[in-house]
Amino acid sequence: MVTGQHNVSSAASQSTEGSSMNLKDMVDEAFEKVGHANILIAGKTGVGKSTLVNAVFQGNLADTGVGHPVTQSIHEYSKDGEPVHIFDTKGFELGNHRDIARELKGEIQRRKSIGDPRQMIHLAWFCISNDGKRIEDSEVEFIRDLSAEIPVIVVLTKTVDSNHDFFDLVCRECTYARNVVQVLALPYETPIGTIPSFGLDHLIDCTYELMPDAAKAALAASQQVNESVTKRAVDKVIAVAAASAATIGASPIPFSDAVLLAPVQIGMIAKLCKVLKIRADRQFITTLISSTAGVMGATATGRSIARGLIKLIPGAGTVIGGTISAATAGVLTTVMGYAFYNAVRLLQGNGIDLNAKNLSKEFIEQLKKSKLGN
Ligand SMILES: Nc1nc2c(ncn2[C@@H]2O[C@H](COP(=O)(O)OP(=O)(O)OP(=O)(O)O)[C@@H](O)[C@H]2O)c(=O)[nH]1
Ligand SMILES: [Mg+2]
Repeated sequence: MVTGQHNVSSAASQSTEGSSMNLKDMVDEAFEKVGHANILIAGKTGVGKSTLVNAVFQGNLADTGVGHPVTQSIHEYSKDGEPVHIFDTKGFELGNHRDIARELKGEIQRRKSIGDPRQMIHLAWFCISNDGKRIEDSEVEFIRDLSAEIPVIVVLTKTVDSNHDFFDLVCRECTYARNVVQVLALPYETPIGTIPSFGLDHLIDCTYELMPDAAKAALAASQQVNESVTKRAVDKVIAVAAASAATIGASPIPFSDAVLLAPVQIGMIAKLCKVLKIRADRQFITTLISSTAGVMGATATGRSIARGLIKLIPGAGTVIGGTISAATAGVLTTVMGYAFYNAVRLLQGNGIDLNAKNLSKEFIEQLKKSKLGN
């Protein structure tokens, strides 16, 4: 016996009636739009650059990520599926900081000129060890030169005491830096106890603020230390999708043409999966969307998938009254986004496996609980 759900699933992956894109393309495009966060990391050897990168980002990027030389002194590290790329600068301590600065400037400008945000180097963390309590003229000069190209955050690593004198000195010396942040990336053992790690969430807060919009979601998706940045990125993904949906509804569309909203809403859910660090590939999203919309009796077409999702929201039919205006399209999309977010958080909170089946079930529950308007 072939179930209705199977019908939806297979057809949805092939075509969406009335739309030039199929579900697979929509998901691929959404993943593509998450982009990359490209961070340059520099500083003397042993200051804790790799330790920092591994503590902030998922998957021990600095040790096990695939590195390849970009120029003589820049290595790029990335990992499949992780939307962050680290550009590690070598040889700073060898006394040739001016050569490195020149090389870096050239590379940053070259990438900027390509005009693709995924290629650009967005920001730099310049690391200085807080246990050495020493900043050299060469470091100040380097930070100044680099700041002419991209925002630089000075990271004071290995901060194990509460004395702020060195922090104050660095703030005074490095006026070109956009911020100075003290961190301890890993807990530090002392004879009288352990100092817990700290400061990484603040570093990510500052980094998120300075990232260009095109790279914010990627940063949120790849970091594992700041929940509020993840939430801010979720809000942004939903707001951008709602605005796109409103543009589509600017000349009101008949409810039967709700499929026009599908690329925006399905794209939003795919992006939310990335930002919320759900291990979701194209098949996962296809199954998730199809089985969610399938509950409302969505049959084989994309048209009914879009309607199926909307119909799960109580009162959507009456509020819409046959046509979808800009405001309604925006509200529907917002409601859908937060229903999905709440579903993910609820499953995570209850320790339930985030597979497509469980997620779809909870997404349906959340859509049913949601309200349009007041
Ligand atoms: N406990 C603790 N140790 C740290 C911290 N940061 C760095 N270390 C230690 O400092 C040493 C050097 O750290 P790395 O992260 O390898 O330094 P690096 O800047 O990547 O060094 P190079 O790759 O040689 O330039 C290692 O033994 C780390 O374990 C920290 O926040 N806490
Ligand atoms: Mg290293």
